[in-house]
Amino acid sequence: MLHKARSLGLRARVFEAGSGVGGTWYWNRYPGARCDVDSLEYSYQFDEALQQEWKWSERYAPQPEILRYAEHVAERFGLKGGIQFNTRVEKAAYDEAMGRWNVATSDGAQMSAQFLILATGCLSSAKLPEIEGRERFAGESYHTGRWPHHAVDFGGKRVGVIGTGSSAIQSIPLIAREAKSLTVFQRTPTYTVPARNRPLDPAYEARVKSDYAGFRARNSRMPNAFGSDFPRNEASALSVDAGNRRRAFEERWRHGGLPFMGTFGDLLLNGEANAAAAEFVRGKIQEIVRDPATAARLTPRQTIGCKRLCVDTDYYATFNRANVRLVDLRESPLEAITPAGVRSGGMEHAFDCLVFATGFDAMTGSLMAIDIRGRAGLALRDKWRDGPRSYLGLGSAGFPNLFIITGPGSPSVLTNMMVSIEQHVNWIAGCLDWMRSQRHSRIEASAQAENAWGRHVNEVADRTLFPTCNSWYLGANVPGKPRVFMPLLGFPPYVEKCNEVAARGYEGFALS
Ligand code: N01
Repeated sequence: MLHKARSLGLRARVFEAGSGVGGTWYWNRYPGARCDVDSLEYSYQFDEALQQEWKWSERYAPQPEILRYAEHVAERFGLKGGIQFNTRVEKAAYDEAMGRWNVATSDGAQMSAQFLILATGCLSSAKLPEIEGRERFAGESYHTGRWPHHAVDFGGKRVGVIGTGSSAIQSIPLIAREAKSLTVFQRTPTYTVPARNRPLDPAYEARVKSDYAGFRARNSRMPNAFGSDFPRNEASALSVDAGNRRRAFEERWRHGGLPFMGTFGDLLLNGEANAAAAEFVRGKIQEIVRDPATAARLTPRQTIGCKRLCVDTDYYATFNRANVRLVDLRESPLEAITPAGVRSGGMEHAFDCLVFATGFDAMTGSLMAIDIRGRAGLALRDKWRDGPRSYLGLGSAGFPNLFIITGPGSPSVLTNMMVSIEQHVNWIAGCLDWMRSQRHSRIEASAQAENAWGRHVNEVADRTLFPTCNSWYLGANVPGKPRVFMPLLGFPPYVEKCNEVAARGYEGFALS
């Protein structure tokens, strides 16, 4: 966004809480952190030379490599000077008379700007569990989303991990190899499919790079903005017999990664189709995990893909190790964190290290962390008390000249984030440029357009199985958070709608 704003001749300044660039890849440094979208897709496409010259080492890039990439981009385009690091935005208030946003930062500074763009991330507000005694634990404790910058040595230590989402699934196999013992506290068993990560095939890389623009265009037409090399099979899982269904699942299981959910077109639309995919994965768990009681505890019963599917390397097999134990919190509820460790089901588990892999206050957490005041002092926290309300996920009525990158109500977390981020950056930049050419100084989503958009986002979700489980897409992981499906399903129709809105002079926005 900074690069784009500068290219329009605008003056822009970025505030960043971290001491460096990278966002998610700056904060999430836990062992095993890597992307689960292919690296040739999980990258910027705005500059042909950049995408031609950068070399990824693996099919799925590890966190340090993605962080190096972010740093390279910042250097290459001279962006660092425009970013004020180690600074949190604490308050932003719109001054109607001046038509400007007044922004207060953690270093006590105040400044104003005509436009305010929130690029605060969907999964950046780390969430600790609401467990009594957390601060009393005497050993080392870490949250996966706030991992220290120094290496953490688990060698010879007794480690407890709380949570079994994507971050836990990636870190558990590596921590298990190092630690003396590892105890995993599981509240909901997770479906995870093998990553089949490997060094990037040079022939494949050359093929993609021979027509990168074409590759990008094909991916942007995919429902989740990635995966055109192995697209979703649109047929119903119920249109083939059990043997063919199994073979199809097996093929995608062997291929590895998120395309598993594209084995058939109706896995997230039809309960029976979904049950077939779920049963296939449950069968794999029974095959991989040797102890039947542990296998049973690891076996999920909910809709597959409803919580975000995890992608792993050796997750289930890790429970065959002698030094790894699973505690099922449904049998032994978590009672307290004690100075020595964790008490669950009346039993004390002693640890040297505790890892909280307990996720994020997703999509709204980092927006709500800022005291944002729109027209007439309206607080975003109040406006969104019953759930986020936005038009296109880009703007919100009552908050003129404020844009959100990958905000709730846009496809964001259901897509390749890099693609969604760039689509928003381009749209916002196009809007600013157009406003300048039309001599407009103010833009604000209309309440009517916003209400219609909110209904649309929900209607699309309600046609699927997504609302059937307690996922963070619904805010269900944060006690008291309103249950609203926040992202929009379907990238291509969303892009079409954004383009149409722009072509019609920013229809649904009031301009003056
Ligand atoms: O967080 P999560 P995450 N007591 O919310 C458990 C992206 N990501 O950091 O399911 C006990 O998924 C909670 O249990 P439950 C990706 O989009 C991507 O792992 O709520 N347990 C759950 O098991 C992902 O979806 C990548 O019952 C508690 C876990 O903690 C998103 O980030 C890698 C608890 C939290 O799982 C978030 O993933 C990593 C409590 N009080 C992350 N509170 C890749 O690209 C929570 N839990 C590969």
